Amino acid sequence: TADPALIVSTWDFGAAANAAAFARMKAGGSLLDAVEAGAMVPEADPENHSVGYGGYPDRDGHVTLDAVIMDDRGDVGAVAALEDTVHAISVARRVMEKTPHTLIVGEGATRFARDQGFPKVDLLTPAAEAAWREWLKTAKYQPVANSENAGSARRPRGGALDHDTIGLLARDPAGHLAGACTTSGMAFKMRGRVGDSPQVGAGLYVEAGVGGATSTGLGEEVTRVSGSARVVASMRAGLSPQAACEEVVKHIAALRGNAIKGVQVGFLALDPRGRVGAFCLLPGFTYAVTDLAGRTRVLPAPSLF
Ligand code: SD4
Repeated sequence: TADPALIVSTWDFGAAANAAAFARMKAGGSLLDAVEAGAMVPEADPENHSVGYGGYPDRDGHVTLDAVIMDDRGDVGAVAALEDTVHAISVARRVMEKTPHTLIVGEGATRFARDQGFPKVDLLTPAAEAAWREWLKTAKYQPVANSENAGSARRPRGGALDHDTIGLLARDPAGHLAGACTTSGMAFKMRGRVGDSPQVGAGLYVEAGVGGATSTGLGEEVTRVSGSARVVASMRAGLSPQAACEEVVKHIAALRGNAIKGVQVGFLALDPRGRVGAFCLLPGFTYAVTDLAGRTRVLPAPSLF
């Protein structure tokens, strides 16, 4: 019914990311160029407190970034717990292109970024530091599931926390696909915590001839079921992107019962023909869809609860 999609991404701020990805495509860029360019938009935005520069720090005050990039040939690169670097997605791409590895973490990732010439930038903005200091007044130093960044539905719309991880999926006219996902992760997480986003099959998965999927929300609930890989597996088995997103969200709800009360998890999927799926646990997850003509709409995803 809807026009075939060319680029999709998570949340309303995905619209600006899609625009950058679309422009890169029109300029002759590859699918990987396009999704990287899109992901770089919220990474550079100090007002987005869940991605890149301006992201909320961990409990110790360090901003640490997770990112992954993947195409449908199985090329993949990722970084986790990267510090002092704005464009985690570009470092992830270098992991893919310049190393024999798929994922580099922590100090090694930060050193690799410096070796590759990415400038050292302090990612902790005054606004993010102030939010962290406020949080410290009451915080217990222990992981509390769904405490901080767990779901947009629990946040004031338009408020400081009204932003989230970006996942982008794009396709070309031949039906090839690529995706990117980048985040500063859960606000005030434990030091060293890695979410779903940089993990292949959790935060992102892309398969030739089948489709791609990406996730947002409380990463632990996605990681434990290999969420994005599960969406793509369901599409491989014949489900539409929409039905596949619904299947995994229902599976998480059934598996976790009361443990996911008040928790947000959302999935977004795209197939080679440009069909889109989106579904989440709680109302509030939105996504941006750009068609072949470059027109972008932001839509609310249907939710289980
Ligand atoms: C994470 N899924 O690290 C990411 C971030 C996110 O709401 O989407 N938080 O868990």
